[in-house]
Amino acid sequence: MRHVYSGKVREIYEVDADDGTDLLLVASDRVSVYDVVLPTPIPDKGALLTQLSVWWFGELADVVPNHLVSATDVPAEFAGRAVRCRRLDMIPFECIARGYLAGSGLREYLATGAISGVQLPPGLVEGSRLPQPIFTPTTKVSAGGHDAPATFAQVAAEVGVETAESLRALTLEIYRRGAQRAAANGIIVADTKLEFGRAPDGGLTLADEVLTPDSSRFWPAAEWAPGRPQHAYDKQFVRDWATSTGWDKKPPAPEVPADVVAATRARYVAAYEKITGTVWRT
Ligand code: PZK
Repeated sequence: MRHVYSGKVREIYEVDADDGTDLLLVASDRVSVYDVVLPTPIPDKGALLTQLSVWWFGELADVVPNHLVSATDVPAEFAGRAVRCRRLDMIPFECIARGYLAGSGLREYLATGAISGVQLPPGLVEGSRLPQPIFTPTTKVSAGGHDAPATFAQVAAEVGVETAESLRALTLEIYRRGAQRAAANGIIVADTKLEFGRAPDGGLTLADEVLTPDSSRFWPAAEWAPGRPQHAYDKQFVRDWATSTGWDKKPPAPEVPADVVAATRARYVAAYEKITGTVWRT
């Protein structure tokens, strides 16, 4: 097993397989708030997000093939919070679907009236529901840098118009399925980020994590109120607590008290249970 990549809250390893090399995607219990990783882990967060992704891969198998090889054939030290997956030739864009206005999309809309070249009507505000979900890809920029919006034409110029059309259709269909399932259980999926690659046979394949609170904005539907920043389904307690301490949002972040850890863990469990309709137990 060779370590090949570290993200803020995840790692990638290479592992030998019968037919070459597989990748091991490992999710940690680390949580980042305002782009800073907290010193205190959230127990089971890595497993909850990994198992939610695995559940979505199954749910979406009729839409698109995925990179999953096994969620159980992983080293014991990573049990539950890692997946073994096929190495793909990755598409060099993040495929983002947005149904609501937030984050970098909101900033781009306020500056230009469009997101990734998709024109939007005037008068939208932070948290607004969009007239329809839109495909707003970004280029992947190396660690530290920020992703930059890409237009559909830029994606098409790089990967071909046929592939770009497939990426857009798949991304919007996956968003539609995710948003519908979450909405039925009181959760708004404001947006979601997907990664695709090509399998050795050339087929477009869904990779990475899917429709998790780390790859998407989940909002409690009951608290949705356009015109102000929305409450994050998963991180709101820990964000509010961090703000209440007077922390300046620069590293290092303060240690998180046990009651805030427990409340945050409960939100990840609730998201998993509401979306999958199954009970989380460890
Ligand atoms: C790949 N990432 C992002 C994911 C991290 C970082 N099947 C694949 N084949 C080749 N490359 C990737 C994948 C996938 N998935 C994904 N970077 C490369 C990423 C998980 C943890 F730290």
